[in-house]
Amino acid sequence: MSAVAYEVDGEVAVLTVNYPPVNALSAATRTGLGEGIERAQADEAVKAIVILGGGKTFIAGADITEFGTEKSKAKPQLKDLQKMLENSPKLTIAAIHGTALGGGLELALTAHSRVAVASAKVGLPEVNLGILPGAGGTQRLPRLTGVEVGIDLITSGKHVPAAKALDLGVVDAIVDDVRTGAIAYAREALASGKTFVPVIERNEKITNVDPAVFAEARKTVGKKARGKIAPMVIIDCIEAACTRPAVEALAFEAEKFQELYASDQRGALMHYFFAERQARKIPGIPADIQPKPINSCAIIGAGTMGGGIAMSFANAGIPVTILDLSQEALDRGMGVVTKNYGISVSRGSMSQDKMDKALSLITPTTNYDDLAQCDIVIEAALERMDVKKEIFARLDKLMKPGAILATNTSYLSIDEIASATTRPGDVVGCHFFSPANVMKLLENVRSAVTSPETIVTVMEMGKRIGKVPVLAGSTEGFIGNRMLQYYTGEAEFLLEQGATPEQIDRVATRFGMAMGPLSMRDMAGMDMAAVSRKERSANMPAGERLSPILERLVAAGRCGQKTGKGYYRYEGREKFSDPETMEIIEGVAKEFGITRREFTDDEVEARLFAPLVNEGAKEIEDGTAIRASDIDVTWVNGYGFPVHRGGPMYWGEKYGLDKIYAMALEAEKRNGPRWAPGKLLERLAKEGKGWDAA
Ligand code: T1G
Repeated sequence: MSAVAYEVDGEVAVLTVNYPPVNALSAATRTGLGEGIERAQADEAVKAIVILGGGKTFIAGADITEFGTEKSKAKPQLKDLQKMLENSPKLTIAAIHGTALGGGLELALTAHSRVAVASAKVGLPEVNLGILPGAGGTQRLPRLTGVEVGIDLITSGKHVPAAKALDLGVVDAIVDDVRTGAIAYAREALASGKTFVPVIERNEKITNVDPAVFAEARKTVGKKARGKIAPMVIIDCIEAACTRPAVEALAFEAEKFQELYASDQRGALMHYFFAERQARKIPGIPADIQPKPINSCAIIGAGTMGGGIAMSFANAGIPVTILDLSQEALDRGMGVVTKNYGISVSRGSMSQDKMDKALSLITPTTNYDDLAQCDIVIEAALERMDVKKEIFARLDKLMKPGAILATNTSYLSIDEIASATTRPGDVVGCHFFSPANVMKLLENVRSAVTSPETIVTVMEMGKRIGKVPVLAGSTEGFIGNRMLQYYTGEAEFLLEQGATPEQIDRVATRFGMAMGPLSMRDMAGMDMAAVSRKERSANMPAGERLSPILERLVAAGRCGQKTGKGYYRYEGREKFSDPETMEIIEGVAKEFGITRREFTDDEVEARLFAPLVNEGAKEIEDGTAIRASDIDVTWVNGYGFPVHRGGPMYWGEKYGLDKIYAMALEAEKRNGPRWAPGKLLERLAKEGKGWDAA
């Protein structure tokens, strides 16, 4: 059966793409479209051609599962189809519902006109895959939207709702029903004899553009891109649209597409795209297990975490009841929530109306009984096992049967917390990251007895509230924090051995981390870290040590930004190097008989990130992580790891697991037994294999 259905309705040919799940432009889709267009051209009765998507959506772009395969080279190419539409003697119309993305929108931009239903969205998200819209997207979209909007849309990959797309001129009309609306639109155009100028010939908005627009865009986009190359190349292509004849600029875009396609960043970003989708698939859970409906949420604790979690649910339209023990704590918490919403409104990222709606969905209470009927309760109270167990014993008695009992703990055992209830199958970790209304990661944590139904419910819920869910097992620190201690730990050992805080943070941000590990510590505050390290070091195996630099800084009153000094000295938000820090570091080195030496930046980079890979491999080994790519998703969304490097495990595989293994052997000698390579890493390194063989 063809991937494209062909029908004729009076003088209108309707081509419907049926290639689930997202009607991607696979070889089969392109063949079907090519045949359909030819057939319509040959049929004298047909005066107009409408292209639409079957099922939930228009066309979501090129078929990325076919990238690099023979199928991607098969004729007709997308560009052939575009020529057929753009040069068609008969009227061509793209009728959009769901999403028109990437090559899908680029195809639509070569139709003579575009209509969309109100719920549709359009966008050119190629940048998220490390490439650019290589079928004329950088040339045609700015011709409709103007250059500045075009740059914003294509460098961000944003999805634009239909009403805005209409405003911007990307679509020409909004219709009620995608099929009948498009056919009626075609008939009207035919009847009125209306003609359409192909988008590629509309030059008003790209002529005489001030070159300063591009200089400014390179600055602002460059800052956000943090080392990503595609956004900058996209600006080059849009500039070419404004300064060169269309044929030349299209050729330039094609050439730049090929360059990006061959880049490491494209490989990493495509890995990440599939990793995020793979993370939602949990092996061993029968396909007929359905998620429970989550139509209400209770939160215990109106602190920073509780408030942020409440906002995440309210933003998704789910009513939240938030509990704290005193009215004061509750008022304080709600005050912070209201203030945070206010900031979004003043920045223009949220409308007042949306803020009012979200706030109206949050009900504060001091009465536990108000939580009982909620579909899920998330505890975000103090990080102490005795406190958690007391709360869960109470929830066990209180909550309606079947409610999910979740904890936001960042490292405590879910099994032990669940043991305080008579329904451990309903107990699960839902570890949000701070600020919880912003950070994308939701690390769901299962105990040995969390039920499959509970697991699928919290995974589905994560997606619904706009998070990226990953499932972890309940070992201390779960996937992310368990690895983090090796990253920050190695940063401190590097300080002892001769690196400076500036070098370490510079190398980390050069790599693409949102922030260096030591600046991060300064921001989070080190007195808390010192307390939890004290507990941890009490359980340290023999031969293991933590560098005492952090404790010495705290003892010197250097707790980080909040005390005006930590690893750095602060004046307001600005940070400066501080000789006192270096004195402390050098003092520690001397005390432990360590001769400090210079490190190259590359050496520092490898030393910082290799321990993540080793610990990640141990997590796969002991089942804390289902697969390496889940670890990548965790680190990209919870720890500021640069997505264009694919995640720590992807990076490690590219760097060389054999080298990571050798480094782990050295780290073991230097730092202690916890740093030793795990069995899985050893095997893969020796066999010369990658994570696929895990
Ligand atoms: N090709 C192949 N499969 C795709 C796909 C695509 N473009 N997009 C999604 N899928 C699969 C996905 O892997 C998943 O599979 C299933 O569809 C549902 O996706 C010339 C070079 C469309 C908004 O970047 O943004 O055009 O896991 O879970 O939340 O310039 O998918 O079920 O097996 O994400 O409803 C540009 C990427 C391509 C769009 C739907 N297009 N996709 O979201 O479901 S490059 C994109 C998305 C290009 C031209 C070029 C989203 C979605 P499985 P999902 P969703």
